[in-house]
Amino acid sequence: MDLNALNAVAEAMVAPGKGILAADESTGTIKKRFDAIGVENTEENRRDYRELMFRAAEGMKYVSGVILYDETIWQDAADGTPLVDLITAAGSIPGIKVDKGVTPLPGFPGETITEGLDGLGARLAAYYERGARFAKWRAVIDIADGIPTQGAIKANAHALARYAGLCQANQIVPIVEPEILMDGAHDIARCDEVTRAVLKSVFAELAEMRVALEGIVLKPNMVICGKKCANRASVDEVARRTIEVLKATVPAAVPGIAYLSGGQSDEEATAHLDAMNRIGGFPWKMTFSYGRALQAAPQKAWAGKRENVAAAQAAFAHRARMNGLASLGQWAEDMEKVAA
Ligand code: 5MM
Repeated sequence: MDLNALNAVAEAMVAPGKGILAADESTGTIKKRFDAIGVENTEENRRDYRELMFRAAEGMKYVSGVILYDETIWQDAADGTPLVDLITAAGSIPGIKVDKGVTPLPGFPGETITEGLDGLGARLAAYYERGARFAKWRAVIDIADGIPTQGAIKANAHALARYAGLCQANQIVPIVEPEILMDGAHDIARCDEVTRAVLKSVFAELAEMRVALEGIVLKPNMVICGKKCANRASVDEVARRTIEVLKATVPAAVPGIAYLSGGQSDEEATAHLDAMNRIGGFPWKMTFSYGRALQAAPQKAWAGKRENVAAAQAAFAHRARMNGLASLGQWAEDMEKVAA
């Protein structure tokens, strides 16, 4: 393992003013997105949609890396150019989702474990060959009555650490993503408590598995109340609590934090990231690794029609620019009114 090279990739993924595009929706998840815009979930439509983003030069300026799904990393654009080449030509780093999704954790009702460790070393080597320089594995933790349990937290943290070690052995930077879902009615204090417990367990397991923290990127949820919670927290409270929790649990050796959006609205996700970077006073870069909060607008604008490609690219560029500014603490609400 060349840790200096891993660290250089990790630093580039969180370069100031840039963040990560999570375009790694599995076929089932992209179907849900396409259903919402009336687009048939065919391989060609998935390719056309992703190609339009990777060719959107104005948006890709703010994208340090793109997380791909297995199908996409092997796909070619309509003119035969590999999609990974479009990404590198745009100055961005190709990455790959390597987990195989979640399955119920036996003995732990309502809780899941992420699968995909068997044969992962060989898959990583093939992805590296194809151009991937970072990977992603997502652990999913739900908050409800009696969950999460310590057993499920530890099992998921251990899988994340095993994955991260395998990535580094294959010269790939692991994005470590422990996502605490914002479904449910829990308040921000409960999210604070669970996020602390999960991150504490994740970093203990990473240490035990001898993962070099200088060569990872952490992709956490923000500390935020559940979608059904009546008592909404302000932007400042989300930003302040998220920073506090991370400061208490995440070692300074980690180069950067790239948040998931988790179902927040586009502007909420941007406002929260911006507020954190305005507060500052933490040792890591803080940026975005958004899926829905970057793509909802371009998907709506595109609606599967060739004549809408330019409008979709403009919508994508606008969100990418807003989040790029938020990664610097330079976003303002009135910038959203300016036409993309
Ligand atoms: C883009 O969605 C990713 C893949 O989800 P599935 O494996 O369920 O299809 C997801 O892991 C994503 O990378 C993160 O959750 C961040 O995306 P959001 O939409 O939360 O910003």
